[in-house]
Amino acid sequence: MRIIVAGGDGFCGWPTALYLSKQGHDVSIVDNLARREIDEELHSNSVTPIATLEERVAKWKELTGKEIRTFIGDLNHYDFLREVFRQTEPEAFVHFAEQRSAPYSMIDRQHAAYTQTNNVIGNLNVLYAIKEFAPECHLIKLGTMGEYGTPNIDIEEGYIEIEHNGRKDTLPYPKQPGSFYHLSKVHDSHNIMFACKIWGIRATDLNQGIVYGLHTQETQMDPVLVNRVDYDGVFGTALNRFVNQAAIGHDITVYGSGGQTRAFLNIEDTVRCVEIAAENPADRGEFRVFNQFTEWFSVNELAERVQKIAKEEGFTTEVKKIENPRIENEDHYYNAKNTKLRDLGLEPHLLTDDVIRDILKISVENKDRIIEENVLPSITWK
Ligand code: NAD
Ligand code: USQ
Repeated sequence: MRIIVAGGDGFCGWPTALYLSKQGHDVSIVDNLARREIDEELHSNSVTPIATLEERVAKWKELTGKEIRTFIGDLNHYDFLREVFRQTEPEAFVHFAEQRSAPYSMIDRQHAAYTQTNNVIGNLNVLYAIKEFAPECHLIKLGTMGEYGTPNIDIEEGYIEIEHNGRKDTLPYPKQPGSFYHLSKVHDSHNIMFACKIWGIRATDLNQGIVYGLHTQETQMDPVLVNRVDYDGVFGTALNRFVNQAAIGHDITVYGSGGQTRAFLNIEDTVRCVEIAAENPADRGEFRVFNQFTEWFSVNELAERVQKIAKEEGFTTEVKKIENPRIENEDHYYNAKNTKLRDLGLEPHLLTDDVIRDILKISVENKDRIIEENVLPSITWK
């Protein structure tokens, strides 16, 4: 299948591009390298030293003989996107190419506006490009579990059946996201749903939980193929961040009471979920939603798991509850459905102690790269 992986230089996109290429698909990466520029802006970095995109795809070709084409450019530039569609004639468009940090979107007006413009208009351009140049192309869009927020009822996969004043309907599940970033994903979902309805586009929204780990079989083939890992207070996400904190003897930073519960999955499952979606395309006009996660944990549970493994490996770290820089529920009900990807064949890689140990090993190997002043959160929601 001819597949575009937009955002293919990023944390989820790079291993996905390699995995789909290994499976025999004709993969093209589209990326404007904005994430590498944001590292400069924040004076931050990936814990692992990452090669340039050019070096990465050259190494992949050397090792496997498989070519991944690259298009360096911005989804917000429609002329560029048109040319990408003309040259690649995609059958699937995997869309990872967004600003994905909630704290980054909350820095100030400018960063909120950048996040929403980049994400919402970029996605709108993709919808138009599919309509105009590849109407059969299946859009596989990365959404997020955070679109739903933390309602006091079970979270369904995209839709909920509601009875109101004696009448019934199946409606989009209510959305209560917790940042301008998460809101951008809700806006995307609405635009995609509408485009499916009016133009007959086929789309799958993958409402992904928090991704942990870094390696896949493919990224481990050579140091040049290594994936990025974020640890800082802006882009680092709960589990990976805690492991990196433990590696340098920093306190594990639980925000508030730590009762916040979130859905998680291993990066190895991210790549497989995208493949499953590609192999089982939505119908023309169908807007399909899959909840893409395998387990859920509270922040406290994760912090304690990491502390325990770190201790076993000889690293001393304390779990510290610090003032929550975000405005969010810290004590809430959580029960989310995730059967659709399982029904299509996903076999989860669960969070075992060995998985935590493996991430810790990489962090320890690279711990001199961790910039300690970037570890504590510096952005608040107020
Ligand atoms: P990332 O920042 O590592 O990668 C995103 C990539 O997209 C970067 O390489 C960036 O340069 C590129 N990009 C951004 N805007 C672009 C544009 N306008 N044009 C072209 N390229 C652009 O992020 P990630 O962690 O790989 O996340 C990928 C996607 O998955 C995002 O949409 C994110 O919302 C979603 N997601 C991520 C997680 C997670 O835990 N990382 C969880 C749920 C959902
Ligand atoms: N948290 C801590 N301590 C930390 C970091 C985070 O207690 O040091 C807490 C946060 O307050 C929050 C939870 O952990 O309650 C998750 O925070 P996070 O930074 O790990 O994740 P989040 O901001 O939700 O964003 C990440 C990705 C985003 C993706 C989302 C999936 O950056 O791209 O969409 O996870 S989800 O959470 O399902 O919406």
